[in-house]
Amino acid sequence: MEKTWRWFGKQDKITLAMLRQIGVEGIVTALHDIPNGKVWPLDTIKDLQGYIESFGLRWSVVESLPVSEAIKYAGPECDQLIENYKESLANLGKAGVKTVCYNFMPVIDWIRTDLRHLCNDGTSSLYFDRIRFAYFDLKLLQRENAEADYSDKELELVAELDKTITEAEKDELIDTIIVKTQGFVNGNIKEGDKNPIYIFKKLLSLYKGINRDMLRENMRYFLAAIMPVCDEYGINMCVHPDDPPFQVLGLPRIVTDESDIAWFLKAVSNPHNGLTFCAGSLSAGEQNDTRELARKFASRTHFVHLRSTAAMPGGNFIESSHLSGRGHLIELIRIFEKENPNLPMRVDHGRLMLGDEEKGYNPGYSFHGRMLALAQVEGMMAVVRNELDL
Ligand code: DNO
Repeated sequence: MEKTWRWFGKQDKITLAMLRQIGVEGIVTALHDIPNGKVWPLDTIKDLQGYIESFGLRWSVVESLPVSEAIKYAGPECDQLIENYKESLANLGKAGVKTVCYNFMPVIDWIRTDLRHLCNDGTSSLYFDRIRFAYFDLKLLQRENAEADYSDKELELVAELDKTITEAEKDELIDTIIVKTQGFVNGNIKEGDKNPIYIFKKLLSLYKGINRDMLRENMRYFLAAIMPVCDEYGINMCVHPDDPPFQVLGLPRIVTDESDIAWFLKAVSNPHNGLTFCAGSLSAGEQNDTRELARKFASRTHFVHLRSTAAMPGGNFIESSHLSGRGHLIELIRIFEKENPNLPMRVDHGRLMLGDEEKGYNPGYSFHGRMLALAQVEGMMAVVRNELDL
């Protein structure tokens, strides 16, 4: 596997010079300054690529070339936005950047309720608490008919929480769920935006009446439309699984488990239509066994995210050490090294540790935490390669 690292561009506090020192080979990045839906110009792509190469690294993967909401809900601008997307892909292809990660999650990308969940050893980790998330949905967003999505027990726990939660905690919950985790991934709401709840509700309303089958059809339409450009330039598209891999906020989610993955791979049956195997997202779904999924889908995987989660009672999950949890990273490396060698891999998310806390890194993208994870994963890779006599 190629050792890659997600880097957020020249303003990232973690520099390419630092990454070279810790054994990174490839960079995963995007043109973060270009608004969603606008074409990525060839010269801007080449500038960034040249910068990366001047450190002896290569731009291995785009994460992400965002799919605009109107493509996902098939709004009137859909076809124009797809044309723009194709143009960006062609420009990437001309520059030789040929692995492109994206997601097809409506409105909200990944979801966590706590960005600094304290662990026993003094580090902190990302966390999803189902009752706090339900609280956000029912009490802060006040989404219509949201009650129907929760059990009586869960509604009771939300009512309990309502008695003790402070105003500051409420604000933090909103900030965590729809601002801090979203803006830096080119999401819909950025830090500094006024009244995030209002913006968010408006976005949700765009999906009124869009069910699972319709969202699937919109994904199929998008993929079918871009495949000719992918064929021409040899671009591998790889969709990121929904994180977490279950329905939220009344929105359909369609990349959650084996049947979903099998569906979109078949719906547009072209080797350039593939998967980002995110072991963390997939392992957060109790229905998923990452090892089985890797065995099934290794040949259509174009990019791997190595991280792990531990599921907890009541639908909560925590991002566990890369050495443990439901990600089963050692076995995944064994499968991928055998079935589809040389895939770009990045360690995903890391704990906050050893001063990371004060640096203002994007949530999940610490330096020391990820460096530790990379060292652990490198160890796993070395053993597996030794086993396989590579
Ligand atoms: C969060 C990330 C996601 C991912 C996008 C891919 O840390 O895993 O934001 O980059 O969903 O499009």
